[in-house]
Amino acid sequence: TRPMTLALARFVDFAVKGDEFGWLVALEGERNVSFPIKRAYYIFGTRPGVRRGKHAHRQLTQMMVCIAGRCTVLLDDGKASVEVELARNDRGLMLDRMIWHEMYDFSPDCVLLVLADNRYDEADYIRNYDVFKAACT
Ligand code: T46
Repeated sequence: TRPMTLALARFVDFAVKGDEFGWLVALEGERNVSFPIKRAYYIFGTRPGVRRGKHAHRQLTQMMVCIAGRCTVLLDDGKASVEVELARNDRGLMLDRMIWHEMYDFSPDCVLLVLADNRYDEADYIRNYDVFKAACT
């Protein structure tokens, strides 16, 4: 594995609070989530065989946490790509700006929580891979 590929997949492990009632994970902006959290959304009920994402963001920084089930994420910075499995509710995957990403192989019970440092803005999306590639150089 090339170092670039490893650097693409940056995970953050969260503290898990446990007591006689069960478990709890807390996500805090500018603490265990490095950026100020301005939006949260979650993806669930993804149909079998579906590939989501297939874009990069010009400016948006995000973190993904698979809080139930599992899925696979492809990350591509225009030079190298890596495929990672998300199957832990106590581990976040950083998704920096200008990373092409695709999500697939969702388990039927998968809930993918995504935290973002800005509001939804369609103008921030690059949906064409060739445009993304050109913007990387
Ligand atoms: C991303 C990956 C990880 C909204 O109305 N508000 C929102 O905040 C978002 C994220 C989406 N939407 C609407 C836009 C579409 O009509 O929800 C619909 C599904 O969104 P999309 O097809 O963009 O979903 P994914 O899974 O391809 O991508 C999403 C995020 O859009 C994207 O920013 O990085 O998850």
